[in-house]
Amino acid sequence: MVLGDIDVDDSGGLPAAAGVRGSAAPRRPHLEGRLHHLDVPGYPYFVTTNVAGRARIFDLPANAELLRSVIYWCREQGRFLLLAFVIMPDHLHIVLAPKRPYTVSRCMHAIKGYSSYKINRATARRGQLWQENFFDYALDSEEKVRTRVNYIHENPVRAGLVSEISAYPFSTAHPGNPSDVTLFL
Ligand code: NI
Repeated sequence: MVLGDIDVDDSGGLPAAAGVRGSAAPRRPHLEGRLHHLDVPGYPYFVTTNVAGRARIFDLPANAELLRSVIYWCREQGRFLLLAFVIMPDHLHIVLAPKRPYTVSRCMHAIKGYSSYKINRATARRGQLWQENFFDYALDSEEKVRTRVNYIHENPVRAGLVSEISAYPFSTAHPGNPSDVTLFL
């Protein structure tokens, strides 16, 4: 995690009850702004998940590329709308809106499972690639979506990996990585 990072997953994790993991979005959510008027199948969720042991496996661009391709493959499968992501050396931040019947847990299970399989196979690596848990919370307003998307895109700059957010190849700030965020903002 980078200096000044506000993620709470580094603090040892919140009690499970504080999260909304696996819970279905309310049928009539009270959303602010334009979100209220869209036929959005579920809340966007901000999710952080860490590499097991905080190993910096995504320092290797080939590994980051495998995870990137898995994220887009799952999106194309219709599991979720993708608002933003960033692949950092030892963790992933992503904002996604699961499409029913998918839940945020199922989406993350797919992303983590497929990427783990592909990276382990490519690198002759064994064992669990990701920490078992992830942290998530629902973004129930336009402002929260905007704040988290900006935060995600700024991660590589804060970490000193690039000087411009759009120069980082493994986030939706890069022009080569499309997102569905305009449906929400
Ligand atoms: Ni981070």
